[in-house]
Amino acid sequence: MSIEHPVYLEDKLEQIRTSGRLHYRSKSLPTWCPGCGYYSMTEGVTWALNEIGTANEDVVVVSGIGCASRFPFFMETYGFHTLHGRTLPVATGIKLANENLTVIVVGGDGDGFAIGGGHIPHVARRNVDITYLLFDNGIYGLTKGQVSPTSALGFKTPTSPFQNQDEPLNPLAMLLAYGSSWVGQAYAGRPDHLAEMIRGAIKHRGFSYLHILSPCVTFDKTDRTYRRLDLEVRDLPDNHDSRDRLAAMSEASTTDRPALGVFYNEQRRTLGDALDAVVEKAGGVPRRLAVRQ
Ligand SMILES: Cc1ncc(C[n+]2csc(CCOP(=O)(O)OP(=O)(O)O)c2C)c(N)n1
Ligand code: SF4
Ligand SMILES: [Mg+2]
Repeated sequence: MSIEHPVYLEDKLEQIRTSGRLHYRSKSLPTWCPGCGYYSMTEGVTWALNEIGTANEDVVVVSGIGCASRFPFFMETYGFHTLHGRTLPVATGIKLANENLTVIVVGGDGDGFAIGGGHIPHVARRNVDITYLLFDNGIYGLTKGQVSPTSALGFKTPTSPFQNQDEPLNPLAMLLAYGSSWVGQAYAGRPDHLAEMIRGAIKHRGFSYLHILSPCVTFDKTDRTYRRLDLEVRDLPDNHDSRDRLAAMSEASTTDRPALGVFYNEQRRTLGDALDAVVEKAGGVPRRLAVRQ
């Protein structure tokens, strides 16, 4: 029988202190509820930026409204706390103004798929070179527990005592259909895998959409809990071909056993490339060269 080495708090703290990732955290302490998956997401983003080696001043974190909205305050990077559902147009503008920036959008299922749902198809089809970290807890957490577009049918919340009567959306299938060039799924209860997925999404050249399953531990005690998600999630099969959009669509359809990993990944022209080509055609200096001067 092997005896596992115990993990001491001091060792863990020392490990975090010397890892370099605290460099990306501001002095403001997060205010999320203890146990919320937003902590895993913050850890994942700082780990990924540190691994990639991006300079603090080259990163912009964009949030909307919801529990994710204060995310930029906790980061030692540039940030933009925008309006409810309006993260993607703002992020598109930032990226087009300066192609050298790493633009990371953070937001919830309500922010993204309810009020902001009209923007997603267009950033996906135009392949805007930004990363969208969509935190799906299947509920409006900030406003204390209304159902969201991804809530399960029959889900009972404080404001839906007679249960949710609406079928949930399938965000992964939507993103694949919209033409997103990188689509992945992770789970806040597997923080190491989540961090690697965030790194992959940021490194992708083009629009990357990472769907992050996470419980709202305060307002959902019955449905999307850690206990349940721990049992439901699975890895994508080893032989999954992430260049095959139809195979990705098929995996996205098994919503009762959500798969974790990179569903789809392709390299193609970004919106920035397309605009540069137009500028060149018109006899101007492509923006990519202009911003480097
Ligand atoms: C224009 C507008 N409509 C409605 C609201 C109220 N509101 C604030 S956050 C929110 C939903 C947030 O849910 P989600 O995006 O899932 O984020 P979570 O808090 O669950 O992370 C709503 C409806 C608002 N702030 N602004
Ligand atoms: S209300 Fe829910 S989503 Fe918001 S911080 Fe608390 S646990 Fe997280
Ligand atoms: Mg939510």
